[in-house]
Amino acid sequence: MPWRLLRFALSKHHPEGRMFTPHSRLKPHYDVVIIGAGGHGLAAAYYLARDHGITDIAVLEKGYIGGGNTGRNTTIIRSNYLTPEGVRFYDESLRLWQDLSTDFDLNLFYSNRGHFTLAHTDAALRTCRWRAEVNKHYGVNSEVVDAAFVKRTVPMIDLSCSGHAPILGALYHAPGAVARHDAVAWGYGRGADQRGVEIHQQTEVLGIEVQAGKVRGVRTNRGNITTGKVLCAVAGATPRILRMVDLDSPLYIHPLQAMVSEPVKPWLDTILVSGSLHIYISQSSRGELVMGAALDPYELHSTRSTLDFPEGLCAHMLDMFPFLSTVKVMRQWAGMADMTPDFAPIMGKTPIEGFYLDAGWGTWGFKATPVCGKTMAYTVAHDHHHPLITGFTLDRFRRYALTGEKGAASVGH
Ligand code: FAD
Ligand code: PYC
Repeated sequence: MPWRLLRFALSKHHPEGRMFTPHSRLKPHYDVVIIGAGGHGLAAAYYLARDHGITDIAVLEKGYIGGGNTGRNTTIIRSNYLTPEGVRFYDESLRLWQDLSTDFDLNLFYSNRGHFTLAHTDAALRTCRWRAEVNKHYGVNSEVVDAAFVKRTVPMIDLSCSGHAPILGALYHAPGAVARHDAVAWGYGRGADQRGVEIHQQTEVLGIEVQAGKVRGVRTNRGNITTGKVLCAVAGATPRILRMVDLDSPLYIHPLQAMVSEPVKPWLDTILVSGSLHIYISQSSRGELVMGAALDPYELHSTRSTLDFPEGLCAHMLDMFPFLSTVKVMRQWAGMADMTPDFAPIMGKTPIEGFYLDAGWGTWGFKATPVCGKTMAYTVAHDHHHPLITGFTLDRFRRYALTGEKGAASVGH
């Protein structure tokens, strides 16, 4: 149990200080500037300070901590990927997740649920088998199960999916989990702050100074900063930042929407994903059904919601769970997903000296927050790629050496 909980329980007074130190002005120079106070930027700051002793860091955030995709995702954590690069990477993340609540002394509500990727066709079952074999080869707990196993775990499911798309089996990944997403950003942010990192909210990067192929500084709405190292961790805003340094990437931005229902009594203690129905569902600790579907099918740099999203999602969800027809939808929202052509991220050094990229996290980057922080911190500190990210570098597109992860990225995106 986190010690903070005990301190609160036993104290007559409010024993906590502020979570983050407010900084009224920017310094003229920092050793490292991180753009974006989402989970990835804050995790990189935390590990730079904790593991590499680099604390003269400014994290610049145009909005508020965790207000981007970090606070908008559906919190699924798993490592049942398809490529060796992906499986090794996400598996390391899963290991790091286990200790985070203790490291932060903050309850992240990490909850091990098990994760089903449902197969409604022979082709889907074949991909499940492929993933299971790759996973087992790298020591990750995944197996193909039959429809009866699914029914035993989720008795409320209609295996015939109202006759539209009967479930034949599934890839079952026992370590699948969920966690409280915004607490992850707060935990990393507080840990970085306590080690001397400055987090500046309401601070937008407007330009990046590059001379003779090297980063020299950044221009913000609160003044200019000189620095030799900039890490860009801005998810859906990546193309805008890349334009500032004249770099191209194959990223395209699509909205990804999600929604929650009103709270209902607990009936679903696992995570279900159906690539064929383009839906997924889990139940939060508050009883809400957390649900999502595929990406919006066109490029758009906006976080607006649409009516056809809940309509389509509910139609398919009711195929699987007809008894949900009276449950009310409470909230819907969207994030901007930075999609790559091979559904793997873009991490590491760039052709500009001192400019590092952590992007291409599309619909799958929340689970990777700890390992991204660790490996990007290493890469920035040593100016050398961490061994776990060599399959994800930007130059793979030039070399046409893609890391094809589409079969496992998430909901049939
Ligand atoms: P963000 O959290 O988006 O942080 C980037 C920050 O940069 C933002 O706060 C933004 O304000 C800031 N910024 C942008 N431009 C500037 C600028 N010019 N100056 C300063 N700051 C700037 N992943 C999973 O693993 N599991 C899931 O279940 C899952 N579900 C998802 C569901 C939805 C609806 C969405 C949208 C995404 C989902 N994802 C999921 C993906 C995951 O949310 C993201 O990949 C991850 O959160 C990216 O984190 P980040 O820190 O890189 O980006
Ligand atoms: O990465 O598992 C995932 C996921 C599910 C929904 C969105 N992303």
